[in-house]
Amino acid sequence: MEKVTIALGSNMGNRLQTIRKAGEFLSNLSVKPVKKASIWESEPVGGAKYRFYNTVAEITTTLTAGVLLGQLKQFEQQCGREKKPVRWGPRILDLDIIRYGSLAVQKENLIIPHPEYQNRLFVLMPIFEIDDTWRDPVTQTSISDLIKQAPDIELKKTELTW
Ligand code: PH2
Ligand code: MG
Ligand code: MG
Repeated sequence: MEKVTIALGSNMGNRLQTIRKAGEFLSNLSVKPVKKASIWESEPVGGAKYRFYNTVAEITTTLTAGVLLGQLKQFEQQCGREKKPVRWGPRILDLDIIRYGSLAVQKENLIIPHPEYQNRLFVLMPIFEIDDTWRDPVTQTSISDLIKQAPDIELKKTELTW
């Protein structure tokens, strides 16, 4: 059984409804109650265009990382996401595995910890809300140091529940 941190993002369609649906899906995957961060609204980072709702969930699962990834992809598609999305195109739902226990893997289709999360305040701030003892499983950097080092973006916490 592993604790797994998953980042959620949506910048297309009814963002709140999609994140709520994803919350139900993650509850069904998890053998313990899901820890949910607030929903944060953020400016698009990289080449993306429309504003995002972002949040983070911690689940507890008996699935392997590979099987879990398959289930997340399948659910993204069930929510209406295309199979081969354009790189920075808008997405109804993006579910990324950020951390899987203390596992570190580098496969073509699966890199854990997530290779970009340290640069993304829209992932780090929600992580801090649900686990202020977080350390990067590879570098052991604390969450507060990761937040200090990350590039600044426009990001605000909402009062929305999911
Ligand atoms: N996801 C991306 C690219 N840019 N920007 C924000 N604010 N939030 C995201 O979730 C996000 C992004 C690629 O997955
Ligand atoms: Mg992503
Ligand atoms: Mg993704």
